[in-house]
This record gives sequence, C-alpha cells and structure tokens, in this order.
Amino acid sequence: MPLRSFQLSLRFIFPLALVLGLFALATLPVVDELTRRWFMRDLDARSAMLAASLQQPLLELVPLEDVEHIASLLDRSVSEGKLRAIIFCDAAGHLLYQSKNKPSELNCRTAAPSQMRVTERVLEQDGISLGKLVLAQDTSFIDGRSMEFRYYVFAVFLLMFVVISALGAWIAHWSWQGWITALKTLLRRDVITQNSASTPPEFRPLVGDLRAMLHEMNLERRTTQYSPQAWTPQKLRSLLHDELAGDEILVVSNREPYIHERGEHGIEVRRPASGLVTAVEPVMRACSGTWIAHGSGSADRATVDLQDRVKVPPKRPAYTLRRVWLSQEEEDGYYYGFSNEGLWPLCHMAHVRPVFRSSDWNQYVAVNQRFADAVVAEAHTDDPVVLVQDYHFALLPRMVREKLPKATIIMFWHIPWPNPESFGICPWREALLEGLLGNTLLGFHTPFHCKNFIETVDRYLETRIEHEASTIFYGGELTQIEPYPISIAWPEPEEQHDIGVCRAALRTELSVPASHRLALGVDRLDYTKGIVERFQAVERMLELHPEFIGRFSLLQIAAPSRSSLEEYQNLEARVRMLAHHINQRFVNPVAPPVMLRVEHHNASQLAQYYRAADLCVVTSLHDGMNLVAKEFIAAREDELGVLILSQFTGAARELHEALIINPYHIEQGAQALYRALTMPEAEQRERMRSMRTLVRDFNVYRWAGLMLLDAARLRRRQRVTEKIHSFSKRALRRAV
Ligand code: ADQ
Repeated sequence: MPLRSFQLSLRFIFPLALVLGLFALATLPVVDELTRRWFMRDLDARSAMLAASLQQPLLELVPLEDVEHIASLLDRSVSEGKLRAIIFCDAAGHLLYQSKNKPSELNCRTAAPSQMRVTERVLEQDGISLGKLVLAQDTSFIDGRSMEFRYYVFAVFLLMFVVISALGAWIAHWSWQGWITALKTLLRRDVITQNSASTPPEFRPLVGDLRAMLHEMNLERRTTQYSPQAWTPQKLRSLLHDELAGDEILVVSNREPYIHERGEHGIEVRRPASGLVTAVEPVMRACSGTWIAHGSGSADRATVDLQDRVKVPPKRPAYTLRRVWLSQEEEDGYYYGFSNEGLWPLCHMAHVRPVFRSSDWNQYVAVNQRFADAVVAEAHTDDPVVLVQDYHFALLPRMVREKLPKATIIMFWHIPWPNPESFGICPWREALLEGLLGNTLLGFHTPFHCKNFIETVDRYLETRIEHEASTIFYGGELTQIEPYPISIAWPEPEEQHDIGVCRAALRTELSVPASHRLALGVDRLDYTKGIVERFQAVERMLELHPEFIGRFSLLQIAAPSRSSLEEYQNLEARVRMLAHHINQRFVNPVAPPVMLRVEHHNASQLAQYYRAADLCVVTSLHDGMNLVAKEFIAAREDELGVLILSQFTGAARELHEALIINPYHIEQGAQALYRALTMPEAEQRERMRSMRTLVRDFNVYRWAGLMLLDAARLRRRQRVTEKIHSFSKRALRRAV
C-alpha cells in the first residue's frame, strides 16, 4: 500500500515540478531586470545627492581656479561607496578637473563606459554655465548581485517544490489509506456486519451503488467466464477444481438419491421420482463429497457400513451417501406433517389449505437438528461447502452456522415462495425466516420467488435489505438471494433409442394403431400438478372435436407420492374416477382417451415415452420449475412434438415457444390440445429447435456451476475478511 500511495503521489509531483520549473524560468528574467533597475535607481539617487552636496563648494572654487582644493574635494568624494571617479568639464566640453584613479575611457564627450553609470550635473552661476560635473558609478557589482539573487529565487522555488511535494505525498498517502480502509470495511461488511454508522460519511452515498456494481460485475463475470455452451460435467468438475480446490462439499436433502428396497429378487436399487434428485445427482457425481439424506428404503440399513454410509451410484461409485434414520413418529411429524401438510401447500397456490400442528413443528425442529448434527459430524474441515436442498430444512442452515461459523451454506428452495400475506399464516414464520437467513446463499428458481422472499423477510423481521444487490443482513450476517433456474442434464446421444422404434414400441405396448396420437403427462401424483384440470381439458377437447375420439389418448404416468396423506389419497381417487368417467363417456373400440398409470417408472422408460409421444402436457397449478417439460424437450432430437405448458410453472418463464396456458381455464387447455394435434411439422420444428437450444445450454451443470461460483466468490471474500480480522487482532494485542 505505501508503494501504491507513492505511485499516486508521483502523478501529482511530476506536474508540480514541471509547473514550478516553467514558472521559475519565466520569472527569473523579470526578477533580474527589476533588480537591475532597482540598483541603477539607487546609484542615480546617490549620485544626485553627492552632486548636490558638491555644487556649492565647486561654485566657489571653480571661478578661483583653486586646483588643489578642487582635486582634494573630488578625491574625498570618490573614496566612498561605488563611486569610481568624478570629473569636471568646462562649458566647451574640456576636462578641467578629475578625481584620482579616473578610468581612461571616462571623458567629457563620450558616452558612459561599460560597467559604469554616469550622472551629469550642470553648474551655473548667475545664469552663466561654469561647466558640468560628471559622476561615474561602478556597476560591475550588479551582475554579481543579480546572480546571487537568481540563486535565491531558484532556492525558494526548490524549497516550495519540496514542501508542496512532501505535503502532497503525505495527503495522498493518508487519503489513499483512508479510502482503502473504508472500502475494505464496506466490502467486508458483506460477510461480517451491516453497521451503517461505521461507514465513513463520504462513502455512505456509494454503498448501494458499490454493492450493485459488484453484483453486476459478478453476473457479467459468470456469463462471460463460463459461457452457456461450456457447461458440461467436465466443466463443472474443472470449476470445482479451480474455484473450490480442496474444499469439502456436503449435500443435505430429505430424499436420498438411491433407495435400496427388498424385492422379489433380493435387494434392488431404485431412483426416486424427484426433480431435486434429478438435478443434484449429476453435481455430486461431478464433485464427489458426501450426501446426507433420510434412509427410507426397506433395505437401506442392510446396505450401509457401521457409520451409516454407502458408496453410490452402485454400479460406478463416485460419492458417499450418509443415511439418517427417522422413527415413524419423526417422519410423520417432520415430513408428512409440517413439510407436506404445512409448508408445501403454504408455498403453492393450489387452493389446498395448509395444516399446522405444534407436534409436527416440534418434530420438524428436532429432525432439522438431527440432520444439522449429521452435517457437523460428517464435516472433516471447519469450513465445508454445505448444499442444503429444499423446504424440509428451513431451520438447518442456522443450526449448522452455529456449530460451523465458517461454513459456506448454500440452500436451494425447489418450490415457489409465496407472497408475504400467504406466508404470514404460518405460526412459526419468524423462526423459519431466521433459519433461512443462516445461509450464505439462498437460491430460488425465478426472480419473482426471490422478490417474494425478500418482501416476506421485510414484512416479518428487523433486517437490512439491499434490493440492488439482493442481500439481506440479519444478526450480523449476510445472505445473498439469487435466482438459479434449475434444469436437467442434457442426455447423451448413445443413451437414446431410435425415435421411430420408441413410437412403434409404445403404441404396440398400449395396443393402439401406429397412427394413434398420444399426449403424455408425467408427474408425481400431486394436487399441484393440475392432473384433474388436464383430464378435464381432454374431455372438453373431445367434446369440441369428436373426430379425435378413438384417434387420440392421453397417457398419464403418475408416480405415487405422499400417499399416506389424506389429501393425496383423495386426489388419487379423484384422478382415477375422472379418468374412468371420461373413458366411459367417450368409449370406443380403439383406445380409451385417458390411460392412467399410477406407478413409478425408471428414467430410461420415461425417455422412451417422451420420444414416442406427439405432445407433452404440463398443467401445474403452481410449480417452482417443472423438469418434465425440459426432459420432454431434451428427448426430442427429431425436433418434433409440442409442449403444452402451464403459465404457473417456473419453466414458462424460459420456454416461450411452448403453448402456454392457464390450466384453470379448461377451454384454453382443450384448445391447446387441439392446436398441438393439428400443428404443422414446420411450426413444431421451429418451436422445438429454439427450446432445445435453451435447455441444452442452460442445463443443470450451469445451474449448479453458477451457484458454486457464487459460493466460491463469497468464500474468498470471507477468507480475506478472516485474515484482516486476525491481522487487526494481532496488531491490537501487540499494541496492548
Ligand atoms: P417435483 O415436484 O418433483 O420437483 P418436477 O420438476 O416435475 O417436480 O420433477 C419431477 C421429476 O420426477 C422429473 O425428473 C420426472 O422425470 C420424475 N418423475 C415424475 N413422474 C415420474 C414417474 N412416474 N416415474 C419416474 N419418475 C417420475 C420439485 C419442484 C419442481 C422443481 C423440482 C426441481 O416441485 O417445481 O422443478 O423440484 O427443483
């Protein structure tokens, strides 16, 4: 820093030297001339005075021609000061008298010799001129004095230069130090505290701008350094290597990525139907680490080691799965109760009322603590990167932060965040928000969900929010709120079956003709997915366009979900009844209009269905993102097929070329189905091509990469802050 301030000072000193130098050059001749004039005037005045004093004696002595006295008078006068000689000339210009040592070049007729200043005085008596007195002063000393004076002037300028430069350097140094300290404090406060009183007054107007600028710069860096095309597992791996080298990564989620079940043929491994698992699994494969999750499979305990760990994926182990066991009571209260009867309907506007019970809340708190303890136990370092997944763990971030204050905790909230009024009905709203503000980084699918969250915090907690930078300061800590639209892993070409084969195989499987038009619905059996509204749209479409009866079916794949909850049991019954009702109504010999399969399918089966269908229908009443829409697009390398997409999904903010509908409006759904069934192939291609580019580039590696990049940035900043703290502590100790 001293070097930097010195460099800064040089920028000031060089121009100063130049200005003072030029000024000195311009000033010296003027000063010289003035000095000369002053000396000359002084000599003239002295000569005039002497001439005046000699006048009277000479007027008396000259007529007497008293040579002796006149010579003595002149000699006496010359002996003083700078006077070289005095001569007296008659009126005709002849030299009459002279002092001793008269220079030969001085006479009555010629001009003043060099190095001399001559003053003349005419002596008159009664109007008659007696002659003139000529006094010659020595001016040789003036050059010496002038030179001396120049040295003085030069010395003064030099002194001025030294003093001003030193003063300037000193001011630059302290200003620079002051600015740097203030700036550091300002930036550091991102991770330490938000105390506006300690922000230097000159910086206060800049605080918001500065943070907004950093935020912008960061976004820009993210998009330029890691351009969308670059996001592959390899890229993510190298990012982890470059940006989080040697850092420990822990994932926490309720759902485990691999479930071991006892089946007819022994222990089988199952992948759950979960968007979250679909999204986070490729990240863990890329970075290794430990995934902590609820061990829910019937053979889970049988497959772990003594520390409840198992290496996964089973065929090619890449990371560790640490299972946490929950009692039935805990699972009922924390998972089914508070998470799925409370928070899930609270966050989704699907007109199902949330239920809040104190007993569920107590289990939610206890299980969050159990998982937080597992994170602390699994952490080998004091500053791991912890990726927390979803609404089951709103309290966990703060619990982990209390034990591992240096941890970088990133949480992704996979479902929507409601508006403050809706969220306000939760009896434990403040505790949930406080828990979430234990995160370093909190991500949502869309900017709209981020905005809702920030407004909710603003409504219910005393915090400091910086909207431009999207940060919240609470309890001396900062949480960054950012949108990270989730996506899928782009399928490898070799994983895909031929589209023609898939089409034929599915139609054979369903016992329908090869020309049969198929719409596909793939969802967990959840009331937020709008399955009822989808069926109603099919019914209405067939009412309006009966020519499709027997020529079109909706294949609905519905994975059973949360089936122990009454709301979900009712939904399943309703869905089954409605399918039955529609099939009865439009009964025909070829195929029923709705083919409902309430069962789990593996990813490869689903991919074949996506490739075999003519259209995919996503009619969620509210959905954070919806990965099915993206999976369908990724599967369609033939660039055919139409996506019908609810406007209430996060995906609708990205996939503008889909047929966007309001699923509550049954006619709109019916019209979209008809339009999709009759859409020319050229239009299908145009739409599909554009959406495929987006989904391929904005894939799940980008989603994870952007979050991890932000985490790495915040981590670096935190480390710098810690260093500064330890420096200042040491300095303080030394001072004491
Ligand atoms: P989900 O509500 O589970 O996810 P979604 O995004 O559609 O919703 O993901 C479902 C996943 O499960 C997909 O990968 C799909 O292939 C799979 N799946 C669905 N039905 C299946 C079946 N019958 N058999 C097998 N697999 C099936 C939550 C939020 C979403 C958000 C995701 C990711 O509700 O809004 O997009 O997390 O953040």
